[in-house]
Amino acid sequence: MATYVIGDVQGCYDQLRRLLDQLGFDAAHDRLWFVGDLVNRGRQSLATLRFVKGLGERAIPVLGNHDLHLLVVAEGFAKKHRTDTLDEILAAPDRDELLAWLRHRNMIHAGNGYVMVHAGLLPRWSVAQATALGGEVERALRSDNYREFMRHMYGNEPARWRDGLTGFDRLRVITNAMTRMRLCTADGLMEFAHTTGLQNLPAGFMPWYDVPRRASRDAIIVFGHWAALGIIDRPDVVALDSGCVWGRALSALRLEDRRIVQCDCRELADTAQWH
Ligand SMILES: [Mn+2]
Repeated sequence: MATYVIGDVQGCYDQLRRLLDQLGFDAAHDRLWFVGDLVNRGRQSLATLRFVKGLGERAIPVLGNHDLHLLVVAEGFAKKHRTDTLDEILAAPDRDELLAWLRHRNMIHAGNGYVMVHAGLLPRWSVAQATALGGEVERALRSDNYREFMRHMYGNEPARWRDGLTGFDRLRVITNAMTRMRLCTADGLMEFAHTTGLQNLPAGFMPWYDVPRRASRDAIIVFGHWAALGIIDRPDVVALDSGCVWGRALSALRLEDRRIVQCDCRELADTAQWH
């Protein structure tokens, strides 16, 4: 039995299936973790969602910003973005089951000596605290009142964590850190505008995982979300978004031996401009 962590699929279903073939994925025994952003920007979001849902307990996806965006758009609390490719899901006969399934996924997952989150963890959060905070968002998403949370989910403020935060501000900071953050300051102020690589970072900001004495530094954290970063494979963090939807590659990390396998997605480069 093997456990593979798959990078940001973003609706690239054919490429996901090709990667699984390359891995020799055994649906009866192996497990798949997904770093989030199963959907959007790519052309086969519906097929991707149906496939991963159909894997049942063999698949463990965490939620990414695009997955949450689908839920918020479906509830009518956000406008579709020009580059969204979510219409096929929204018009599907099984839309309600798919969206309910997605809404019940986790924000963070720990196991096999690894911690998986879509974007990152704030510097003051230990893995135990982050797991508890992710649980607060998961409970809000699963509650009868989930529409109220979705109505208040979007926004960049507050931009830093305080233990005393309450209500939707508290849930928004947790959600933004775990699904959107790339950069923060040494004391945990988040920044959301920088989406390119490690050049020309705004003054005082650094990748969240490079904050000195980060409270989660003893864990191995696997994340996605940052396509411009490409693969990072170092003792404390593994970054797996290698930009498949942009025509680069879809990546998998096998936890048993930490080997990274990639599926070349260059055939998507021709259509990447309109994403
Ligand atoms: Mn993302």
